[in-house]
Parts: sequence; C-alpha cells; structure tokens
Amino acid sequence: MDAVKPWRHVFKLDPERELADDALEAVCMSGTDAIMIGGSSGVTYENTVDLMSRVRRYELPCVLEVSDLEAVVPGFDLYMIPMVLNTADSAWTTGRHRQAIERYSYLIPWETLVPEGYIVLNPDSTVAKLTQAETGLSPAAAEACAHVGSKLMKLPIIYVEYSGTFGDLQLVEQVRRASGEARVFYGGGIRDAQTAAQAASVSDTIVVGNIIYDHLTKALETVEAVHYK
Ligand code: 1GP
Repeated sequence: MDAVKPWRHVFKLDPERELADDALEAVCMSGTDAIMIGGSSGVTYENTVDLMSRVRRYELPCVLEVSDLEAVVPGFDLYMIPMVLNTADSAWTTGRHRQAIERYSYLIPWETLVPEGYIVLNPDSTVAKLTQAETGLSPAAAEACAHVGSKLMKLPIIYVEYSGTFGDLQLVEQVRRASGEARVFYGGGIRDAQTAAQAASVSDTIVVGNIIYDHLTKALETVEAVHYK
C-alpha cells in the first residue's frame, strides 16, 4: 500500500486515554508521519469519533487500527486491519474478519484497507493475552511468521508488536530480513530518542504509544531521532 511507504514514524493514540488539546497539538505538529488511533481495549464508537475529529484539525494522515467492529468510524484516511500471525486461534487471523465482512461487505471501502501481519511478542500485553499469542518464539519461528505474512499472504506490513516493553532488536532485524517486500513496523517500549533511533535502525517504521501519555517531551524527541538525524 503506497500510502504507508514514506512513513518512518507514527504516533499511536488510544481513544480511551485523556490527552489535553495542547498535548494533542504538539503530537500532531511534531513532524510525525501519521497518527494511528487504536487500542486493545476500551475503544468505543464515541471515543473514536471524538479523537478523530480532534486530530482532523491537523493536516497529517489519520488512520484507524480496527480492533472492535463496534468502533469502526467512517472518515479515516486508512483502516489498518491486524491479522495475528502467531496465534493458534484463527479468530484473530481471519475469523473475526470473515464475520465482519459477512455482515458489512456492502459498507467496506476496500481501497482504504491495509492488512497488517502482527507478530505479538510481549506476553504481558493486553493484545497477547486477548489473542493468546505464542509470544515465546525462537528467531527461526519469528522468521517463519514473517515469511507466512509477507510471502504467502503477501501482506504489505509485518508489525512486530512488543506493546509495553522494548523488544529484542536482533529478532526484529531477522524478521525484517525475512519480510521481503513488506514494510516492517516496530512498536513497543520506545520511550526516548535513543530507543527510537535503535528501533528505527532495524525496522521501516516505528510506532510510539504509551510515552505520549507518560512523558510528552520524551515522546516528541522520538520524532527528531528518526527524521532529523
Ligand atoms: C502499541 O506498538 C504500539 O500498539 C506502541 O507500543 O505503547 O509500548 O509505545 P508502546
């Protein structure tokens, strides 16, 4: 998907969490390439509409990462569709997707959908628990996941998701090598310029989440680490 190719840095905002107007302005004017709205729990139609309309005041791309069908709001630039590659529960790979399509196919703007092959690696994260992800992957198994996503399923994005903790960058690098044409997104535990630069050195796009809410200044420095080196 060409629209995501230039992205090196993305801020992920959680509609369930409070962010004051001045903080949101700083995030949107930071030089980041896109705002992704999403979360593993507590995402509702109301809080998603509210956050989208606040982000829409700024000119950067605003995309929704779909985790709950009830919270799919029209008007985003793109809809990122996670498909978990390292779970035995096929509901999180294609099952829920199939149900959604069966119900809503006539409403789906297909050209705005971007599937993401998720490799979920932090066992303590909400997403790992929810999807029963096999987080203890060996490097060879992680590579195999990347191959499945990029070469068999031809997904445009492989998303290495360590949400909440900083990952094993050697493993991320191996995933990237195995991902061929797919863009590798890295997310998890980026908390300052240094961790941002490290993660950016082994991936195509870094995703920065929690630190926005914990330490805004540090969050803003992650943009500079990627864009103005
Ligand atoms: C979460 O990958 C993102 O989906 C970002 O993770 O919140 O740990 O930065 P953090």
